[in-house]
Amino acid sequence: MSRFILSRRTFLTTSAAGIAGVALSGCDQFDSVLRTGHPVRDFMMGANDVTMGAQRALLGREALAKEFSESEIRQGQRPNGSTDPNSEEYLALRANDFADYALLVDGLVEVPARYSLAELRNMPSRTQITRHDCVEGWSCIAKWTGVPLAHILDEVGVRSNARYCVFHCFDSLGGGFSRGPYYESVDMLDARHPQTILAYGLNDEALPVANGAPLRVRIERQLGYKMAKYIRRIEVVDNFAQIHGGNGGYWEDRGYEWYAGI
Ligand SMILES: Nc1nc2c(c(=O)[nH]1)N[C@H]1C(S)=C(S)[C@@H](COP(=O)(O)O)O[C@H]1N2
Ligand SMILES: [Mo]
Repeated sequence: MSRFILSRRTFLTTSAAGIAGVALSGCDQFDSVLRTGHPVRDFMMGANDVTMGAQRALLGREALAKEFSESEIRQGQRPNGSTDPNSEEYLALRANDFADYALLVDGLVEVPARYSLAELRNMPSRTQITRHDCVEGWSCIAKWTGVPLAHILDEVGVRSNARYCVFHCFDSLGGGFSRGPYYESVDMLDARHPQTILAYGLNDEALPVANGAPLRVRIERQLGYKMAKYIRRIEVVDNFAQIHGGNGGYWEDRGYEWYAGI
């Protein structure tokens, strides 16, 4: 985490200097936004929201992660974290090649739904070659194929008060100080980002168990730990205070940043 925390701190220092500079230069337009109590200022100054707000303001909300060519794929996607879930439920699905798997999508949606792997594979698909950056300090370029999460959200109909998608996984980890189920969450901007896909394919093959079979999410503008593998359920919520440790993810409950933008 140190690299990320450092860059976040550096960014905060430099952006604070930038804001001060703008205010001193007497630019009315910015000055009004920076007024105490202005919603934009309050949002930007909210502890964990600062990098998110600032990065999106700078790069644009829909900016795409870099995509690579086939020749830049140098190795298989390095498996990390859980690589072989052993819950009874998962082992039973795996034994049958996930023929009985169904993704549950529920929460703040008009029509909760279940999708088999065959149904997911029949939906519009997107293939992208992207670089996966793990907080531990390694990267891998790989080709991912899956259904855009936006497509699923449109099918189930997201309610107007929905703010986050929570990904619930089949596996548990013993990392940090306590064992618990892996889960993650993103806001609706990342959920609907054009490169956010529920991937069932990796490098032109079915997604291997080590990399999250049968379904894992790609969140290409964030670090690897956001990209939940072994997804069993997507819950649409307006807050995640009551979910597990309340911080929006397995690693977040153990001290990592919720927004891991890169
Ligand atoms: N369910 C689940 N998802 C997970 C993890 C995990 O342990 N369990 N590890 C995360 C981390 S830290 C990384 S870097 C990536 C690794 O994905 P890969 O195994 O395909 O390389 O998955 C992420 N998603
Ligand atoms: Mo990671």
